[in-house]
Amino acid sequence: MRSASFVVLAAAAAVSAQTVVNVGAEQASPGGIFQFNPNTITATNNSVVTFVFSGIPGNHSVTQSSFATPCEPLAGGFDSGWIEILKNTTDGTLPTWNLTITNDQTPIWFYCKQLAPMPHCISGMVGVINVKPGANNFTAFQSKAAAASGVGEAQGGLVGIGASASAPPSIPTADVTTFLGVSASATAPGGASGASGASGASGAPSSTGSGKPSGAVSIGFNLNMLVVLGGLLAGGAFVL
Ligand SMILES: *[C@@H]1O[C@H](CO)[C@@H](O)[C@H](O)[C@H]1NC(C)=O
Ligand SMILES: *[C@@H]1O[C@H](CO)[C@@H](O)[C@H](O)[C@H]1NC(C)=O
Ligand SMILES: *[C@@H]1O[C@H](CO)[C@@H](O)[C@H](O)[C@H]1NC(C)=O
Ligand SMILES: *[C@@H]1O[C@H](CO)[C@@H](O)[C@H](O)[C@H]1NC(C)=O
Ligand SMILES: *[C@@H]1O[C@H](CO)[C@@H](O)[C@H](O)[C@H]1NC(C)=O
Ligand SMILES: [Cu+2]
Repeated sequence: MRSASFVVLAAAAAVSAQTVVNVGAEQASPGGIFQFNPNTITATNNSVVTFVFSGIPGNHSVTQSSFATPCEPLAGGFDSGWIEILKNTTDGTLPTWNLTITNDQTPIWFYCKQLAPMPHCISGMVGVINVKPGANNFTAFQSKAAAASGVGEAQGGLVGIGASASAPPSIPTADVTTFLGVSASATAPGGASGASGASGASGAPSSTGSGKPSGAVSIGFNLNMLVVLGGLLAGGAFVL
């Protein structure tokens, strides 16, 4: 019995090489707004993880980090950029972002870098692809995120370490807006090979010749901000 169902599961896994992860959620949903669902994914080389920006209203990102610093961008890591959906899209189409796994041997940690109305990463909006058994598990990662002193907002590229996208997120309708999205020049050919920390991820704002001011900086999170945000929330501010 057991082995029979195992065979069925294994066959199903071999067929479906695509996993869907919802980015953000409705306020009333189990787990609240600040989550990736599922937050723990298994995906083999060349399979695709499709992130669907389904939390409405929402303003989220999928940004690679590390177990050590869950809420800081990993040098050379991938980043979807911010995707904002204020209301249901008129045609029902949601933005998607496809990440292809290039190395399934190491865990791929990620977070949402949105700070408003409270830092999503610190509030639990983190996830992992191909976690290994042991101390570096999802629960430990999320606890570390909850204890983070700030959230890094520097813009990463399409190519990450262990996973890469070949295109920025789709922007299906006028109801969806991107902010500081990845530029085409962030695409490096050939996929990620090891830690190429040079792809403009951490620290410096990546300004790729656009007229828009880009505030891609790491913004510290302090108690005053918490108080202000707390007040906003108490006052019924819009929750993104
Ligand atoms: C969505 O997030 C981005 C990045 O923080 C910000 O520039 C933009 O103003 C946000 N949109 C709203 C409606 O808050
Ligand atoms: C979007 O549509 C769904 C289903 O029709 C509805 O339950 C939800 O309240 C809508 N959300 C917003 C923000 O209008
Ligand atoms: C997946 O690709 C990486 C990078 O090329 C390689 O190190 C790893 O062994 C591959 N995984 C499997 C299961 O072959
Ligand atoms: C997760 O990691 C923590 C320490 O980082 C450990 O205490 C806990 O037992 C681990 N949980 C599992 C299920 O391995
Ligand atoms: C992601 O993949 C799905 C399924 O193949 C496709 O429908 C969608 O357009 C892709 N999204 C992007 C942004 O390429
Ligand atoms: Cu978020």
